[in-house]
Parts: sequence; C-alpha cells; structure tokens
Amino acid sequence: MSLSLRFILPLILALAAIAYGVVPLVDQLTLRWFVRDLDIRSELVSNSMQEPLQEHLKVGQKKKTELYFARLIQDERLFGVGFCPEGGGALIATKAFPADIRCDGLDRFVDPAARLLRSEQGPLHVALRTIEQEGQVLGKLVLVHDMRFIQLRSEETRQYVFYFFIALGLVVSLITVVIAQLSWRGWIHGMRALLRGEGLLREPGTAAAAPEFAPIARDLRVLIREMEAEYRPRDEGQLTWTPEALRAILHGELRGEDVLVVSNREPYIHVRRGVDIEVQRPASGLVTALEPIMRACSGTWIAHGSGSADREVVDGNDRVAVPPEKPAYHIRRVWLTQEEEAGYYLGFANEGLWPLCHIAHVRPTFRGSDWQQYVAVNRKFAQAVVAEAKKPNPIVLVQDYHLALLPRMIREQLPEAIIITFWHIPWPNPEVFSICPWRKDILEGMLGSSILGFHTQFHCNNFVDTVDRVLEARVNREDFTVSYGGKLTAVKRYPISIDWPPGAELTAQSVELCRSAVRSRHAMGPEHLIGVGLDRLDYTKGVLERFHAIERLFELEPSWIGRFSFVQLAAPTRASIGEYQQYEAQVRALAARINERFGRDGYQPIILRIENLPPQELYAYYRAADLCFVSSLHDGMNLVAKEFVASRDDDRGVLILSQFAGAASEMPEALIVNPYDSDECAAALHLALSMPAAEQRDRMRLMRGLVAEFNVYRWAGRMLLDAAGMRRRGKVQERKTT
Ligand code: GDG
Repeated sequence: MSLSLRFILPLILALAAIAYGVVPLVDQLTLRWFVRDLDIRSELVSNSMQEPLQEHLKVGQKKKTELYFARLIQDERLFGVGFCPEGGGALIATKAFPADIRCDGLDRFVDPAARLLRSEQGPLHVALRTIEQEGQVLGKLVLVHDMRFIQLRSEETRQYVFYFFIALGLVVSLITVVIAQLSWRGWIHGMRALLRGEGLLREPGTAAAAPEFAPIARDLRVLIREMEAEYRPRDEGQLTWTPEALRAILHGELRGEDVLVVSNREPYIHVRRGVDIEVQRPASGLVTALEPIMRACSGTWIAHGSGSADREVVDGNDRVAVPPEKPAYHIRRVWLTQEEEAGYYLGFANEGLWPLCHIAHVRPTFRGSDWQQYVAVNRKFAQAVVAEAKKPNPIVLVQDYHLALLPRMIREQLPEAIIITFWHIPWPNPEVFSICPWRKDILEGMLGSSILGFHTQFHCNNFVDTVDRVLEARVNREDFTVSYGGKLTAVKRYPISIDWPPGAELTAQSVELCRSAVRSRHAMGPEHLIGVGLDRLDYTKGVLERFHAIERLFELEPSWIGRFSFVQLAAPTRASIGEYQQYEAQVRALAARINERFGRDGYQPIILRIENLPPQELYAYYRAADLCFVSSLHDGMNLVAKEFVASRDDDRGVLILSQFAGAASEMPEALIVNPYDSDECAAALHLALSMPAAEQRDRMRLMRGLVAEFNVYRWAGRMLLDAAGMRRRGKVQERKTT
C-alpha cells in the first residue's frame, strides 16, 4: 500500500464518520437538550407571569397586558407571548406573534413532539400554560421561544466536532503511517528472506523462518517439493537421455558452466611407435563412462599424462584437443615423476585402497612413503584444477580413489566450486576401512565434496557408517547428508552406465558375421558354442573362479566338452605390481591346466587373449557369444555386463553375473551367481548353454530396456542436475548473506 493511501485512508474514514455518524448524533442530542431546556424555561417564565397576568386580566386591561407581554419579549430568546382567553376571546399577543398559532388550534401543541414549529421567522418552540384563578380557568398562555440560537450553537458545536475529528484523523493517520512503515518494513524483510529461501532449507546452520512466517514457509516448502517432483520425472523419466539432452541440460540448467573432470587415467594416451605417434584408448570403466560425457559438454579433463609421447603433442599449457579425429574437448595433462607414480598410483591407490575397498582377499599394503606421494600428487592435481578453472565457481567432477584428498584441497582454494566426487569402486564396512592408517585424512578429503556419489545404496550406507565411526561429524540418515566442519556433503547413489545406443561402428557387423569370424579365428565348428569374459586382468574380477566354474561344468556335464569354448579377453593392467604379475601367471597356468585336461585335437576349452583390444573387436566377441560370464569377487558396477547387453540387438545371449557386482542389483534378469561357488556357477553355465531362444529373448529385452533407460548420459545428467540444484540453492544462500 502506498504511503499516501495509508495516510489518506484514516482521514477519509474520519470525514465519513463525521458526515454520517457524529454530526447527526450531535444535532439530535443538542436539540433534545435545548428543547428540554426551553420546556423548563417556559415553565419558569409562566410561573413568574401567573400573578401579574391574573391582575391584568381581572381589570380587563388588554392594553396593559400587551405592554406587559412586550416587556417580556425583550428577553432575546423569547420570541413572542400570547394569551387565549377561555371561552373563545380574541388573542392578546405581542407584535410579531406567529400568525400560524391561533387560539382555536392550540391543542396540537400539547404533544411534546409538536412543540417545535417551523415558521417563516425560523424554528420556534411553543409552550402552553393554563392560567387559573381560584380554580377558574382564565385562558391559555402561549410562550414562543426563538430557537435560532440553538441552530447557531448547533452549528458551532458541529464546527468544533468537525475540527476535533479532523485533528483526530490526522493523528491516527500519522500513527498508522509510522506503525505501518515499521511493520511493513519488517514484513517485507521477513517475506524477502523467506523468498530467498531462508528458513526454507533444513540445513544445519540455516536460520528458521520467523514464527509468523512459519505457515507461509510451510506452504512454500510444499510447493517447491511439488515443483521438484514435477520437474524430476520430466527430466529423468520422460527425457530420452542422449548427448544432446545432456548438452541441453548443461546449457539450460548450468548455462554453460565451467565443467572440469579430474581423474588419474586419461581418455587418450599418445604413445611413440618408431617415427609414428599412436593414440591408445585405455581399458577402463571410468574412461568408458566419462568420455561420451566430455564429448557432449566440451569441458576440460585433467589427468595424468602417462603416454610416452604425451608431452610431444600438448601445447604450452599442457593441453591437447581430443578425440584426435574430431576434437570436442581438451585434456590437461599433469606430469608425475616415476617416484610419484610409484608411490601415489601403484603404491597407495592400487596396493592400499584398491584391495582395501574390494575385500578380495588380497592384503592391502600401506606404506608411509606411498602416502607422502599420494598427498603430494593430489596437491598437484588441485593446482591444475585451480589453474584450469575459468571462474571461481566451476563444477568439478573428481573421479575415484586416486584423488580422495582432492575435494578438500580444491575447496580450500575455490570455496565456491561445486565438487562432485564419484567413487567408482565399492566402499567397505567401517571395520575394514579402519585398517587404513590415514582413514581420517581420506574421509576429511572426500568430505570437501558437495556431492559424493557411489554406484549402490549399499556403498552409500557403508560410507556414512564409516564417517559416523571415524569422524566427529553430524550424519543425517534421513536425507543422507554429512555435516563436517560446517560443510555439508550429500551422499548419493548414481549407478553408472554406458553409452546408449552403442556407437554404430560397434554394431555395424551382423551377429552372424561376428560369430563366423570368431569361430573361424579360433578354429571352431559351425555349431560350436561360445562363452566370453572380458576384463582388465585384475584379481577382483574373479577370472580364476570363472575358470574353476568352467572346469566344474565339464566335470558335471561332460557333454559340453568339445562343443563349448570360453574366450577370455584380458587387458593387462598395473603390470608392475607383484600381485598382478602373480595373478596373470595364475590365470595363464589355470587356463593351460584346464585346456590340458579337457582339450583335444584342435579343441581348446579356454582361449586366453591377454592384450589390449580395440572396442570394435571387443564388441565382435560380445555379439558372437552365446553367453557372457562376469564373475567379479567385488565390483563397484561392472560395465562389461552392460556392454554385453547393449551389443545384443538380436535379443540373444545369456548374461551370468556375480552377485557381488553392483550391476546385479540393476539386472536381476541375468543368471545371478556366487563366484566362490563353482557348482552354482557350473549350473548357471549349463543353464545358459541350454536356454531356449524365447527365454533368452525375454531376459535380454528386459536388460536392454534397463540399460537404454539408465544410460551413462542419465548418470552424468543426474549428477549435473543435482549440481545445478546446489548452485541455485547456493545463490539463495548468497543472497541471504548480502
Ligand atoms: C571401475 C570399477 C566400475 C576391457 N578390456 C579392454 C577394454 N575394456 C573395457 C571394457 C569396460 C571397461 O574396460 C571395464 O569396465 P569395468 O566396469 O569392469 O571397470 P573397471 O576398470 O574395474 O572400473 C567398476 C567402473 O569403474 C565404472 O565406474 O563399473 O566397478 O571397478 O568398458 O570394455 N577396453 C579396451 N580394450 C580392452 O582390451 N579398449
């Protein structure tokens, strides 16, 4: 309401009150008082006239009576005096006695209400009094009082009342304006605060809404929740998640924000081969997942430059545009010394954290010197992030267990950054994690993140339990947040996935052609059945257990001997770590022993290819296979399972999947097995090899539906949408403090 309106309104109300209420009331009251006054006065005057009048009338001196009356009306209020003799005699009256008062019509003035007379001379008051002498009625005395003075007084009163109410109105207006101004300011302040989100967020450290705003705050919260609920299905469920959709989110929701990915492994490695430089794609689930995202959002990927020709292809800022054939984003390479790589990557990350988190019965090794390198290298990555950030508030996607300290280090230098850390491997229970001598530093480092993502809810639970056990942090299990050192971290589940539909080049060759190519390459007959396994050659992937299961199948169902071969593709990995060297040797030896035991002329039960293969070749194997066997002893997700499903556009093939892979919770249509139970695995192999085509199709369709719907763009999109949500909430908080 404007100030003038607030001021004028009480005045208008005061005037209305005067016009329609006070003035008529005052008029009525004063009239009533004056009439009563005149009645009393008339009584007094007539009483005092009794005797002189009797005298004048007795002697019949009309003239004397008139003179007497004339003397009386010198009183300014007495307008006229008259006498009507009893028995109809002529009126004896003063000169200006009103003509409409006649002796024959006096009865009408008996009624008190009729005593007021409106005559030409103005308002008059008529009072009658019977004059008697010794019980004999002489006539009627008529006293006429002038009431104009009453009118004058009433006007005066009205003026006073008017001025009084105007003054009152002005005072009330003034008070109203002052109070309104004060409370309006308070109200506006409260409402603005509410609209800025203060008191709406239930985060520790945020102010609650003032009590008078509590109902509005509650309604606003409900509204926001409803809007969010409407918004989510539109974006998540109804959206077809494609690179374009992801790009649209980046442009729409994040308005082209600065997106930085940080990981140890780089997506393209430049390797020197004589005079040529070759570009390699590493065998890594993380790279598989993030590469399409970076293509879609054209950010910068900060990673360890590990290739022999990496330094030769970068510019002055250690940057190189990739993919080489069609550049879409940049890699910013971080250079590590041999000591750093040995301590940080091979030592602390892969001999310490990797076995610690996988519980694959390989003892984790923690060395103080490795830890020093781990800290130093994380700091190096943090410096690269700060150098690459174009704004003080970039969105940084930190990847995996190599960079657990990075979130906090970034937060210290870029406090406004949105840091999303994704932990690609499992998180163990608190007892297991407590083995790590630097458990507190690791957790503190990770809690520098705004959002901390895991593949499964089970891993989220384990993490929150660990924090609860190790740190003095506030853990909220309702909305899965951890508040530590005044900083809030949301712990969320983001099941990773793959590109969908898979690149056309991966499925260009028909399933029949793929099958015949694989059969001819490995000298198999046309009816020969094929199983496939594809992994980095890591002890967590359960390759030995897989081979034991195949051996058990041949023991239990010898009819498969000679009719079924298992092709194990294994990309060498972390080859300089003793544990991995031993593992490779064990895998080779077991394959050889089983081949020895069940192989025949030209028939090899297990075909082992330990080499890094291009994706097209991997997909040719997936498409040729009758079954794919994923037997991880513990795995964050396992993308091989999803890739196999994605490759099968013919709806054929059976997936055997370890119950310890994160993927098992998403794909129950696979044959779920315990890799430690070789009998169960052998039974699953037998079931898969004899599964009717219709059942294969039904299972495969359901799994393909899942991967299509929850592809890698959705994984990244959900994280980026959450980042956008945080950014919006951050802006609300920012406004609150300004
Ligand atoms: C971690 C978690 C999680 C394999 N051999 C070659 C090759 N590969 C590709 C596969 C697949 C990827 O490597 C392996 O995927 P995994 O999911 O098994 O991943 P890990 O490397 O263990 O990674 C895991 C993953 O992160 C993602 O979050 O699922 O649980 O342990 O894409 O196709 N690729 C090429 N040549 C090979 O020889 N080019």
